[in-house]
Amino acid sequence: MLSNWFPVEWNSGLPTCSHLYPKPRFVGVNASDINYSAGRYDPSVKTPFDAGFEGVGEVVALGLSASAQYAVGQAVVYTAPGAFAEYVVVPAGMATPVPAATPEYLALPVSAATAYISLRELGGLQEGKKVLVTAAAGGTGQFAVQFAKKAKCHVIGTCSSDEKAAFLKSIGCDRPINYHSEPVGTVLAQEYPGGVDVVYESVGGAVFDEAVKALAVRGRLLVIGFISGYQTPTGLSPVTTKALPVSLLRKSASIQGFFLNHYLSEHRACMEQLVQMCASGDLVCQVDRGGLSAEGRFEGLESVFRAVDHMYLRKNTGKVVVELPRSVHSKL
Ligand code: NAP
Ligand code: X1H
Repeated sequence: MLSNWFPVEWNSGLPTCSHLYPKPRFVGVNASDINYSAGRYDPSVKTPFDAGFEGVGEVVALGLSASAQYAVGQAVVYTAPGAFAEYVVVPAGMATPVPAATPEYLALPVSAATAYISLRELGGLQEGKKVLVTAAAGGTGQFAVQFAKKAKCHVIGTCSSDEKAAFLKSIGCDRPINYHSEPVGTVLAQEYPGGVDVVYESVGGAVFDEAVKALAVRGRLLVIGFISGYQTPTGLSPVTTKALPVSLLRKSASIQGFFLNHYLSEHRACMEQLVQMCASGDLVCQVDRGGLSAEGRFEGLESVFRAVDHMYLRKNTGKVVVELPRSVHSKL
C-alpha cells in the first residue's frame, strides 16, 4: 500500500526539498484512529484516504533542505497523516531523530506529548495535589501517571484488570483502581473525601460524571478524550451530567478540553525532552505489540485492524504498536 499522496517526485528520484522519506519499522495505533477513519476528524479529507498518525523508522531519502538536519539511514519518529503505509512523506518539522527505530519511541509524539503538554499547560500540578488519571494503563494514561508523579503529586489511576493495576504500581501510581473489582465512585468518596485536584479524563460518559463528582474545590478536569463514545454512530457520548453548571459552580471547578493539534508550537521542544527521557530510562514507555492477543503479535499493515480491536476490547497495556516488515530491497 502506498500513501495516496506519495509524491511524483519520489518516483522521479527527486524528493521535494523540505521533506524526508522514512521507511516505517513500527506504526502506532491511537484511539482516535477510528474517528479519523470515520471522517470525523477532518471533514475536508475525502475518501479514499490513508489512516494512521505516526511511525518510527529509518530515513531512506531526503529533500535538499531536510539534509541539513537529517541523514539517510537515520532513525526518526514522526507524525504524518496516512502513517499506515509502507513509505511515508514527512515534513522535516514533524520528525525527531531517535537513537534507534525501536517501538518505545513511538509512544512519544502523540501519547506522551499529549500528557506532557496538557498537564504542563493546563494541569497546575504541584507537590501533594491529588491527580486522577482514567484509562491510566493505556498509551497516553501511562505518561500522565508518570508526569504527575514527577511533579510529586498523589496519583490515582483507573484500569480494567489486576495486571494493568500491577503495571500502574510499577510506574509509581499510588492508588490503582481496577474498576471491575472496585467501584471507582465508592473508592473516591471513601478514600478522597476532600476530592481530587486534577483529572486527566479520556473515557467520557459515566466515567466523566464520576470524575466531575469527585472534583475538589477549585479542581480542574482536563477533557483528553471520550473513548466510550467513539464506537457509537455519531462518535459522541450521551450527555448525562445535566447538573454540570451547578456542580462546577458549587466547587469553583473547571473543565477544559485539550487537543494536541492546537499545541503544535510546543511539540518540537517537548519531543526533544521526551526522547532524552526515554533514552535515558527516566520515562517508562510501555508498548503492547499484541504478543498476548489471540492471534499473536501485530505484524504487517494487515494487522492494524487487529491492533485497533485489541485496544477497543480493553486488552492493551501501554501504547499499541504494529511492526512492519523490513524492505526486501533495502539494506536498512
Ligand atoms: P489507550 O489508552 O491505549 O487505549 C484505550 C483504553 O481506554 C483501553 O485500554 C481501556 O483501558 C480504556 N477504555 C475505557 N473504556 C473504554 C471503552 N468503552 N472502550 C474502549 N476502551 C476503553 O488509547 P490512547 O490512544 O492512549 O487514547 C486514550 C484516550 O486519550 C482517548 O480518549 C484518546 O482519544 C485520547 N487522546 C487524546 C489526545 C488529544 O489530543 N486530546 C491525544 C491522544 C489521545 P482499561 O481497560 O484500563 O479501561
Ligand atoms: C479541530 O479540533 C478537532 C478536535 C477533535 C477536530 C477533530 C477532532 C476529532 O475528530 C476527535 C478526536 C481527536 C483526537 C482524539 O484523541 C480524540 C478525538 S474524539 C474526536 C471526535 C469524535 C467525535 C466527534 O463527533 C467529533 C470529534
